[in-house]
Amino acid sequence: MGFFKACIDFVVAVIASPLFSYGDPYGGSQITLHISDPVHAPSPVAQGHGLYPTIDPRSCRYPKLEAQGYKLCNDEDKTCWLRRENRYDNPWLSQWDITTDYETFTPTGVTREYYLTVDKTTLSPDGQPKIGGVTFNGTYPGPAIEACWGDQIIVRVRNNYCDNGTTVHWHGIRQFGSNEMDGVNGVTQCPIPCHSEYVYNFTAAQYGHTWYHSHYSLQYPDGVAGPLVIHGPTSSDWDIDLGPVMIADWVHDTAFDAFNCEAYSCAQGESPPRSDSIVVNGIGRWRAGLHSNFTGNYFNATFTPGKRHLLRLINASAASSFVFSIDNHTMTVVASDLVAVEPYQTDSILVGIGQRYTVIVEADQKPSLYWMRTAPAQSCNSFRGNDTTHVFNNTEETAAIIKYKGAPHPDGLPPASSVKQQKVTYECRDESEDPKRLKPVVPWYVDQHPVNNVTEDTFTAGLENASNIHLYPEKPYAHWVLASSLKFSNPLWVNFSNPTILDPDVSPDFSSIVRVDESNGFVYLIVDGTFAAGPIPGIIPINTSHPIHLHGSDFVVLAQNRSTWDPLESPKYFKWNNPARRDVAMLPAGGYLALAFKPDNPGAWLMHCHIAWHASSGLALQLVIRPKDIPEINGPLEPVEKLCEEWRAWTSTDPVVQTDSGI
Ligand SMILES: *[C@@H]1O[C@H](CO)[C@@H](O)[C@H](O)[C@H]1NC(C)=O
Ligand SMILES: *[C@@H]1O[C@H](CO)[C@@H](O)[C@H](O)[C@H]1NC(C)=O
Ligand SMILES: *[C@@H]1O[C@H](CO)[C@@H](O)[C@H](O)[C@H]1NC(C)=O
Ligand SMILES: *[C@@H]1O[C@H](CO)[C@@H](O)[C@H](O)[C@H]1NC(C)=O
Ligand SMILES: *[C@@H]1O[C@H](CO)[C@@H](O)[C@H](O)[C@H]1NC(C)=O
Ligand SMILES: *[C@@H]1O[C@H](CO)[C@@H](O)[C@H](O)[C@H]1NC(C)=O
Ligand SMILES: *[C@@H]1O[C@H](CO)[C@@H](O)[C@H](O)[C@H]1NC(C)=O
Ligand SMILES: *[C@@H]1O[C@H](CO)[C@@H](O)[C@H](O)[C@H]1NC(C)=O
Ligand SMILES: *[C@@H]1O[C@H](CO)[C@@H](O)[C@H](O)[C@H]1NC(C)=O
Ligand SMILES: *[C@@H]1O[C@H](CO)[C@@H](O)[C@H](O)[C@H]1NC(C)=O
Ligand SMILES: *[C@@H]1O[C@H](CO)[C@@H](O)[C@H](O)[C@H]1NC(C)=O
Ligand SMILES: *[C@@H]1O[C@H](CO)[C@@H](O)[C@H](O)[C@H]1NC(C)=O
Ligand SMILES: [Cu+2]
Repeated sequence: MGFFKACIDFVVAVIASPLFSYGDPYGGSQITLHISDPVHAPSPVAQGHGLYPTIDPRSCRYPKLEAQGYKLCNDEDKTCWLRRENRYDNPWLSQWDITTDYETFTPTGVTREYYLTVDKTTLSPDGQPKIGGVTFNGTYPGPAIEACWGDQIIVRVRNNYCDNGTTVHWHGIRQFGSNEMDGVNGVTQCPIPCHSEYVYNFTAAQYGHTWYHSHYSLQYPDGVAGPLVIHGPTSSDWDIDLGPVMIADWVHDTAFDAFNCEAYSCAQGESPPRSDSIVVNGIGRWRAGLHSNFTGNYFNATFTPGKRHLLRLINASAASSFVFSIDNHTMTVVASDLVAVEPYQTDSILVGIGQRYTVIVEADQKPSLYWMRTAPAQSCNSFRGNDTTHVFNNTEETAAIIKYKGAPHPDGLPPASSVKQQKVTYECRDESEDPKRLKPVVPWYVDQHPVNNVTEDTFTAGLENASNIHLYPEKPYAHWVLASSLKFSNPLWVNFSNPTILDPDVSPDFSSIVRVDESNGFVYLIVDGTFAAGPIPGIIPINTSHPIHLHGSDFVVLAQNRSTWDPLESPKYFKWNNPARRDVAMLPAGGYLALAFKPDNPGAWLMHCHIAWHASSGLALQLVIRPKDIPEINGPLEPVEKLCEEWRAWTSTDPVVQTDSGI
């Protein structure tokens, strides 16, 4: 009984133990954890960047559970988290570990409070100043937000950037019962106006790592993004957590200028907008052309010989996928997005936009320097240069350096004996396309009979025929869309002032709402790039890949195929038995993506392509799940209403001009 109470009790203790100290709002750090014995952590300075984890998992606290005899068990076994000493009295459900169904049983941790300020900042991660950078707290990436599995995370976000509103989306966080914390303007809240604040407050029910970013229009590629780490069990052992490795393509133009190019007129050969450099944790190198010298720097990480290092990869790109590898080293993949998987070994991994992988790399080679390669994947990148031979004009795949402690010549560059792993492939192939990979540790068995009508929920990813722009004359460019001749064929275009969550029963024009009223079973959605359902007037099929991201729920990948969608034949080859599960998957060029999710989280949830330019163009839809249950499951929405009043007041005197979908 005691266990059940602990597990389903979502109320979280705000503890006032001497371990924690609270600072002033916007002045100093909010919660100071005094880690007495930081054996996992070489000094943050050694990393060259402040992304190193500051929470030692052994300092995670569960006051309520500890009072019942639970103790942390992660130090002895990385698959374990909390275990009750007298567990033999109650062997069933007596511990939290890697096999625990985290969506049902969340341990009750403590509250951790953070403050973030959005403001403009001149950034030069690759040595080239970008005027018009926008950041959290003045840095790119923004500060790491950290918590332990089951903690309550409170982030007070202030907007001091008066050119725009802002929001923060916690990518991949399920937000069960907290739809209004999902951070999508026009869907779950109004934007935070200049000089206002919004408090995000959500439970870290999942564990692993992810990132947070602004969902306001085109803001995030300009720097408004940072890592979010939730400490929990892992499916394989490791010794040292090296922290987030955030890889992004960097564009010197502001995103608003770049989008203008995507939407209207790029220079010859510049469509879609081109990325300039690759930055790893905000450090990268750029050159003006093939024969110019580089500006900027390499990102460095330190390996301790003989130890196993945990790396938390994040693809925070606007438009490019990367192939990640470390010379002379193999890696063990233990999680994709926020889902622990059965460990498997590989030489390289393709990280699509928005996707994350947790990998473990053993420092089992000669103490030396080695290249960490972050190569743009062939045919799903946006760099200038030769995609086939992998020679890029302004950037190189050798973007960062792994330095062994004790390596000779640590201040030089990796020697010629740092050799690229042989099986590195540059193909734009999602890991989930290989059925032997990405087996979730906590399995889902998908019902073979969806609760919805799949014919009606098949959407084509395509581009508006430019001759058809009378569809939305104020926005006269060809939009990327998710379209269906049965439901809607317009691009998504949100109304900042009127978020769906406040009025989920109406479907205004351009809201692209798919409504689900079922509460059990699985909803299937087909994202088709092949026009299998026949032509849709005004929409042109374009053979390109799109990383599709769903809010509010993980989805399983039933099929991800490079052939024409066939409503009768294709489902015969679906994978129902514990398929890959995550929150971003690639729609392969010239194929289809079949996904399924549980309609168990009432709310208004966005589904969109994570290429910034495509999302801004309108390649998105909203899933409104059980609108009647939103008030009961979600609780009061006064904070959203208050924020909307502030937004309307601000924009009534100083209207913003919405030049894109808004997301
Ligand atoms: C952001 O900056 C404010 C003001 O300097 C500071 O109080 C706060 O702790 C910073 N937030 C994080 C997450 O570091
Ligand atoms: C956001 O700010 C940028 C930079 O000043 C501006 O170009 C853009 O129009 C603004 N957009 C919105 C929707 O506020
Ligand atoms: C955050 O949410 C929890 C759980 O709903 C609630 O108890 C707490 O009061 C909230 N805190 C703030 C600062 O809103
Ligand atoms: C490039 O760097 C080399 C070596 O440091 C130097 O000799 C050369 O002058 C530089 N070229 C330019 C164009 O700056
Ligand atoms: C990020 O994702 C994009 C789009 O899927 C992809 O083109 C790019 O290679 C990814 N970057 C990395 C570093 O994986
Ligand atoms: C850069 O790449 C483009 C496209 O491949 C090519 O046309 C151009 O000549 C290259 N520029 C330089 C300076 O190498
Ligand atoms: C890229 O390299 C291949 C092989 O060298 C060559 O055939 C092709 O013409 C090159 N393409 C461009 C755009 O330079
Ligand atoms: C990383 O190492 C290289 C080579 O040792 C050095 O030149 C560079 O300054 C280092 N970068 C950082 C950010 O410390
Ligand atoms: C890396 O591996 C290659 C063989 O693939 C080997 O020749 C080289 O010596 C190794 N480098 C180091 C530093 O051990
Ligand atoms: C599913 O929807 C299609 C198109 O609206 C319709 O023709 C078909 O009868 C529906 N199937 C079922 C089982 O309701
Ligand atoms: C685009 O629309 C024009 C005018 O209606 C039509 O002639 C053309 O065939 C369309 N193109 C495609 C690819 O559908
Ligand atoms: C957006 O919502 C506001 C508030 O409900 C409404 O007044 C306005 O007409 C809407 N704008 C559009 C373009 O529908
Ligand atoms: Cu796309």
